[in-house]
Amino acid sequence: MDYQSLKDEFKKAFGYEGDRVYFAPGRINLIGEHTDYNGGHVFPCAITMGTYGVYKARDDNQVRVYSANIPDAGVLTFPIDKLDFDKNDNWDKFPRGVMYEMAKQGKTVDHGFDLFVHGDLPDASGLSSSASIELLIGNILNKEFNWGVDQLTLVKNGQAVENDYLGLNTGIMDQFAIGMGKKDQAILLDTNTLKYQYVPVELGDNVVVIMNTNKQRQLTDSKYNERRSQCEKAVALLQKGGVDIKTLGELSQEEFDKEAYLINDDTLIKRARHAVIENQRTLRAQKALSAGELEEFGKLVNASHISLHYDYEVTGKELDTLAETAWKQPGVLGARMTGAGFGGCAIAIVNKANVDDFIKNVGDVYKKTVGYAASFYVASIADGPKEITA
Ligand code: GAF
Repeated sequence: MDYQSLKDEFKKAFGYEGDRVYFAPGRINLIGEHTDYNGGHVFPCAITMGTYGVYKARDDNQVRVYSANIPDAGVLTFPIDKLDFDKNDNWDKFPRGVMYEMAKQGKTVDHGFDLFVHGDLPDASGLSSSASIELLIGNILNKEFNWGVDQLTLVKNGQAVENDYLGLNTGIMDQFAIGMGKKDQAILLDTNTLKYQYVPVELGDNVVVIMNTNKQRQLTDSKYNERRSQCEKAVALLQKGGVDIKTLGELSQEEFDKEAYLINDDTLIKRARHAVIENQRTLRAQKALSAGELEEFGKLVNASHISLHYDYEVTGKELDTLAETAWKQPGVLGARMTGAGFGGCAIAIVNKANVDDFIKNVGDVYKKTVGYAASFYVASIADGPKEITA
């Protein structure tokens, strides 16, 4: 939606003109999956698809929010001082959560506002629509209420909304990728230290194609939390056996292979092995990309998917069909699921000349195998949150 359409939609929702327009991107992760809560590395980038917000101050203490993506919810209203989590909340849990968590740092609002939101990220697609809205709202309020906090504070606040407010034990990757995003760059982030570097995504004649399974959301949150606690159990067993680590990200593959017997549970060993090797693979993938070794980069991307399938078991029929069909297409360097898994999106690195055939072929096989259609988008790597002007 362009600037004017967003303003028009605000007016339709609230009956008068909105003021400023803001945007926060979504993200894809090139490689480094389920490593961010294991003290490992991730390699994501922000994308041009994301969430738009139109803001207007009010002179009372009411917040009114309307999402064009959830029109059935209508205009949701809450006062600025009633922010406690309520499981019956609709999507207003995001503005409430952002405000609740920032208030813990003394960053509050002293009057209400109206907010129109529109996202072009497919919902529940693994492209981080939640983190996108958290960073959108954080950035809007930071600007409008002169909080004067830096982007990293808003990133950490977004994660606090997930972990402490909503009860989902996610890592920091999504909020970091979105908050710190830079056009045409991926971010190599060490989630142990939060040290990071921008890495140009130079893919030659290739582009990143996003493949959306369009699978309806299922019990993803509980499965996600289960994976995390399995990794924590594996760490505890290694520590008990005398291995001096705090996270799996501290281990090399050789060290892990030597000590894995201490874990003594096949499922936990598989989970931990993925976390350790995926972290090493991410570092190798960044080096390959930076050296222009695109075939090697593609192979590592494929290996990531295989590990997420066999060891982490978060792929499922839909993501496997997309990745495995992509691998067989001409002009494809690599393909893997991206994000938490269980559904959502996969990515493929495809030669520009092959993109149309690629989409047709993978789309046909997917529909035949899964029974409904996948969607495809060519990704552009984008900057982080910003204000948009006419
Ligand atoms: C989700 C989480 F939000 C991230 O923190 C990360 O763990 C990812 O799944 C898996 O790599 O997007």
